[in-house]
Order: sequence, then structure tokens, then C-alpha cells
Amino acid sequence: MRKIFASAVAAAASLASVAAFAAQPVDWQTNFQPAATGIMEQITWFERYTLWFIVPITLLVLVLLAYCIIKFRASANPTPSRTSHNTLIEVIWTVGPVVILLFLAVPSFQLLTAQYSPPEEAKLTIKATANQWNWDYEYQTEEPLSFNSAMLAEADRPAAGKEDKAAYPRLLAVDNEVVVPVGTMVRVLVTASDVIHAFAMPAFGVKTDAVPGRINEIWFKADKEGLYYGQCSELCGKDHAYMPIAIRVVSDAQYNTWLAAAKSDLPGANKALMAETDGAAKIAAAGN
Ligand SMILES: [Cu+2]
Repeated sequence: MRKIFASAVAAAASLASVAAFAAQPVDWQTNFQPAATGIMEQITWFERYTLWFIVPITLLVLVLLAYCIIKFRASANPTPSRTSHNTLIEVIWTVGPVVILLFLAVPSFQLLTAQYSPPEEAKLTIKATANQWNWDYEYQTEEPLSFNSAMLAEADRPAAGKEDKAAYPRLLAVDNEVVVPVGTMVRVLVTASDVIHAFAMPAFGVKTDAVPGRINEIWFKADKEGLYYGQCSELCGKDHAYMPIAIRVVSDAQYNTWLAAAKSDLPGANKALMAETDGAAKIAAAGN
């Protein structure tokens, strides 16, 4: 019992420490990551909403099964009933599910429509090309900026200044994060150069396949600054588990400074941005 309590406390503590750095998976997590976009908030709501149907139905079926198994067991009920029809019961078990499915279908289709209807024009377009086993990002800004983003090797942590494993977790941290401004409509054009991969960012509620020769489009509008982690989500070969996606959401001013500097010196721009954002996050965490 004490062990369970200790691990629950540890999970809560890691959740709290992570909160300052936005969203990434935590130990013993069973729920979604905290939502960072309106769409993800709707997805989270819909998931909880469906549980209000799933849990009672599962319990009802369990109770009915248990009732039948006990009440009509061979020893208690040696001569089974030969009933084959009951109109009332057939009407109930047809109309009931139809009504339940309508309650699920309507909000489900509304959510699906919202996911495919960006409310405004994108202010920033980034092309994400998946490779075995890293990502190429291309900012379609006036002066294009492109760079590669690969999983951060353990040996490269000190040089990158990413020794803090709470902010830069093993298997999720990358060398070059995607940087986007907060509260801005971002369009991501997703494709692949070799095999099928998938671009997924759980806290934003976006996921789409990256298919060679095709461009899939997703959009998001992150409303909280922070560092968000996702992963390739389509089995793409032996290093599929090692091609994370990291998006750093920053203020407009920080983004503009970073973008201007990144064109000539990406590592330098990243370091300058990290010094600002990670420093602020540490102060926020300490102030809690
Ligand atoms: Cu993959």
C-alpha cells in the first residue's frame, strides 16, 4: 500500500514538475496529456463524455452476465427455457442502442468537422518531411528556413545544454525543436521521403500520416507557451521509436528573434531561446 502511495506521489510530483514545461508523457499516465489547443480540449471533453456511456453499459452487461450465469446455471435450472422471441425486449435492445449511438454520433461528427475546419487563415506554414528516422522542417517564411531535427543522443546532452531530463526527456528530446509563436494559427504540411511515418502531437490533438508523394495538412493554434513532445506514430522501421517531435511554443517576440537569428546560426538561436524560456520555466517552478 505504502509503495502504491509513494508511486502515486511520485507521479503527481512529476506531473507538477512537468506542468511548467508543458506536455509530455508521465509515468503511470492513463489520461490524455493536458490540452494546449482548443481542439485538444474538445477531444478531452469528448473522451470523458463517451465514458459516461461506456462505463454504465459495461457494468450493465457485466451484471446481466453474472445474473444469468448464477440464476440459470445447470444445477439450479436443469430444464432450460425454450423462449425464442420477446417483442418488447427486442424493441428495447434496438431502440436503446440507436438512441445511444445518436448521442455519440452528433458530438463526434461536430468534433471531426471542427478538426478539419481551421477557423482562420494560417499565419505560419511549416513543411514537415519524415525520414527514416528523423524530421526535416521547412519554414515557408519570406526567407525560407530549413533544418533537420533528430533525437538527442545521450552523449550530446552537455554540448546542447539539455542535461535537465525533466525538460528534455530521454527518447523525446531532440537536437533542434520546431519553434512557433503562441496563439498563432500554424499549418503543417506533412509528407515523407521514404516510407510512411506519422506526425503526432498529443497535447495539440493532431496526428496525420506522412506519406511519400503526398502532402497531408494539419493545423493547430497552441494557446500555452511551453515545450511539447510527440512521436512518429506509424511503424516505419527499426528506429521508429527514436524519431520524436518537439515543438516549442514561445511568445511572438521570442519567435521573431529566434527566426531572424536561426537563418544564419540555428544552434546559436536555439541556445539563446533556451536561455530565455528554460530560465523562465525554472523561476516559475521555483515560485510554485
Ligand atoms: Cu515511425
